Amino acid sequence: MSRLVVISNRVQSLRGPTARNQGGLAVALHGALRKEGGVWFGWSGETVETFTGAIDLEQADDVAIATVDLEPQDVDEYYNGYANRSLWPLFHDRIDLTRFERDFEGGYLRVNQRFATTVRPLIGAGDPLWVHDYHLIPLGRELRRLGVTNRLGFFLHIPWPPSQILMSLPSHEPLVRSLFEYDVVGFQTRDWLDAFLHYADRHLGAAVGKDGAVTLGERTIRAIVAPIGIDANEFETAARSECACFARDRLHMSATGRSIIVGVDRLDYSKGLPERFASYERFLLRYPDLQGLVLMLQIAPPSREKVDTYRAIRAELDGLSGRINGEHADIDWVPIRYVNKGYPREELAGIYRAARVALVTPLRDGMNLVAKEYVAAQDPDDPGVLILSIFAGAAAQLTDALLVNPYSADEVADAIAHALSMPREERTRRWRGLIENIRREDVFWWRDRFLGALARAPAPRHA
Ligand code: GDG
Repeated sequence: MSRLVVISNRVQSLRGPTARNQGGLAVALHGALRKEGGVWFGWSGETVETFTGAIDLEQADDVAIATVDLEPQDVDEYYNGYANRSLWPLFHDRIDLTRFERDFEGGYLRVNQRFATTVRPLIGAGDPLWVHDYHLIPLGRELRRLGVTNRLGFFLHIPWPPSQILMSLPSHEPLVRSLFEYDVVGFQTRDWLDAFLHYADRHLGAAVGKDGAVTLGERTIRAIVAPIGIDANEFETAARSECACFARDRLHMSATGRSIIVGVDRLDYSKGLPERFASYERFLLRYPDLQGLVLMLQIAPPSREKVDTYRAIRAELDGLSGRINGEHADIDWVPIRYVNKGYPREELAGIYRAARVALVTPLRDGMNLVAKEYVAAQDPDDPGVLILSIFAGAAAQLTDALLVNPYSADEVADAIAHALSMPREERTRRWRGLIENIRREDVFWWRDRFLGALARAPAPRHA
């Protein structure tokens, strides 16, 4: 019997409490695999002096978690280097933060080869393979080189950049060509898919068919849109749990009657946190009557701390929150509570539920699961308001949110004032539209949509 093999940079143990600072990919795959079972392979997060390729196996119900250790140099060049100093900023339109080093690229290709040789023995004849995200774009090619003829799918969790930006990446062409070793390539939104097709057409001379078929030489792949969702049912239940109610009450009590505006983001420059703080300050200045009636809680667990740009954004936010609080605080009120730690998932659900408004204002985001989690955590009888950036992939689905341009402090400030004064009837109507989409297009829908396309792809080649 065939089983699904999922491959991503990191894996998330299915045992024990879920980690507090795991990213969106881990949360989503956790939800997708738990239902059907399979194998999940990735880097353990540990290093070893010399790479051995030894697999550590952990079985949890129907899911086998397989991990491998990497060398410190691998982590520097592949993870902190090419993935997070080259591809991440570039794919989020930040050429100014992008660094190109030959060593980074060499390490990236080496780790992709190491992943391929290590996972190879775990792959059965008919197993579908599903590779995730920008860390592993060339993995399909490496697996084909090892004779893997299985159906191969790739899903990109982050945006695909416009061609002019992508072309600033040295070796952009072999990187994109390697995607043609997959059978299905998935994107979060139509916009990212269109940007990929533009590059494939203009720069590779690929033939783009109407049904998502893209042909380059002898290879035809299907390029599809599959927006990722959350396990809505699980999250709605979590928001009603004892732990969530405790967190909600604790936060309510500490707010002493003020409305809470919440933000929850990995500390990352793509999330638009300095712009958000500045917009909130603009709100305080433009709406002085509302000043003492609100407080903002920004939860931002640090991430990728070995990368200098992440240390810089952290320092910038420390300064900005300190200045805004110093300037506007009173003896019994601090405008921004800025917290650099993560919370257990159920507690987070309670925090979302306590908040009258969520500010989800990334400058670029593949999807953004926080927006969906906030909606799922609301009390259906008295829901809060989601303010969402037009530059988050989620904006294509969550059209009942208050959609804003995160670069415009005035626009975001007005949206905050609008949200705070929105009558319950409008809040409920908007929430119903949002939750309907989030329940329908949940993480299982996403999984089935992608794997359905993979199953329908033309029969695998034979070596
Ligand atoms: C990438 C793409 C895409 C955050 N703080 C805590 C915590 N989190 C969890 C959230 C959410 C996840 O982390 C963040 O997911 P996002 O989707 O918002 O963002 P990225 O990490 O950048 O994810 C993104 C995603 O992949 C999936 O494809 O949507 O566009 O960039 O689930 O809840 N979780 C807990 N405590 C925290 O303090 N437990």
